[in-house]
Amino acid sequence: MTTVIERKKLLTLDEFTIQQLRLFPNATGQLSSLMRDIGLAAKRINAEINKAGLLDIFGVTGDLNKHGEEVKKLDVFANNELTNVLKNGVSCAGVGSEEWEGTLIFDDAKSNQSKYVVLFDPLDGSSNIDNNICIGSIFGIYRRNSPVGSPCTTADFVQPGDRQIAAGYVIYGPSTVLVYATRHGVNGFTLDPAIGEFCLSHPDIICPANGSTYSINHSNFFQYSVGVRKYINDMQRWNEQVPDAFSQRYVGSMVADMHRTLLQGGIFLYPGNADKPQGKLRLMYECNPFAFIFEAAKGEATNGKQRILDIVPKELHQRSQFYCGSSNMINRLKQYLKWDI
Ligand code: AHM
Ligand code: MG
Repeated sequence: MTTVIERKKLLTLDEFTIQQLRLFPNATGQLSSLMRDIGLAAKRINAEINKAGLLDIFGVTGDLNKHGEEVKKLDVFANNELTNVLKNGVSCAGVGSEEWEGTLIFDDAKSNQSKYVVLFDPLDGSSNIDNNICIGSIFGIYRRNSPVGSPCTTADFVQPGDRQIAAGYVIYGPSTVLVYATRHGVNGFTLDPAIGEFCLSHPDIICPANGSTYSINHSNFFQYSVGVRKYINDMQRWNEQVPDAFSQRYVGSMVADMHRTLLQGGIFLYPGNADKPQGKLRLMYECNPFAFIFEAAKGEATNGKQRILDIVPKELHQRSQFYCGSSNMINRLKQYLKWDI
């Protein structure tokens, strides 16, 4: 008799997306193939980041991006990888990047048949690159409104976040993890370096309704609104009554702060101030993807006045205040933000 030694089943990202296809008989497979393309780009970016200290790829290129920020060499590498992988694939009609002013419409016979456009921040937290701190890539996927068969249009990219079909991020940390969400749920895949595959490690992620961590750049405390300051102060006072009820954690790499918040619960805040009333984070490249992921995981995201995913964008690079995390903590914050109205 032949015996087979059973081992724990490792589901790769490719296998997972194919399994998902079976659940939805009308699916064309374009989204699955898009996720595989993004996984491939993530592996290439990860490989480059891993050897960054050995090659001349730390530091800046000398250019400034659309936001007037210094462009790092790894920003450029990540931007090129994502763009090229999606351009060479069969499921993306065009891309928009935090690094560019406009969008890149692929406009070739294969891409014009694609249903989707992708917006991404190729390497978020890049001010941390040179210090070997976690960084990440963030993406949001939209179904185009323009007719399939023709080139996509700029308007296909400027859609409310609620129109995302899927969104995700890759965190390049002690392990490299790709998390992506559809309306059916959120799943995380850890890169197994031995086989070079993302394998399902965090199935069906749910953000706990409560958490004990708040994440904010404290150095700007006195520039925040009355409501935000009261909220923070109350958490600090709470700790006098119940020691260690709350901890403050702020990596300064959004992907790292959001990943912790997603898995453990908590709240992430990036408020505005007098100089930057909308804060720093970009609606299309950073806030919308995370808002989509958190809502799919039963968390919440608001700009203080409305649901992030309901904001009708005016332009690709607009910024938004961003409060995201455990549902009960966001609801509590909303009570404090009434002070600001
Ligand atoms: P970047 O896209 O230029 O890297 O900027 C976004 C980053 C986020 O990762 C992070 O949450 C935030 O900037 C930190 O900003 P600050 O230093 O103002 O707290
Ligand atoms: Mg960014």
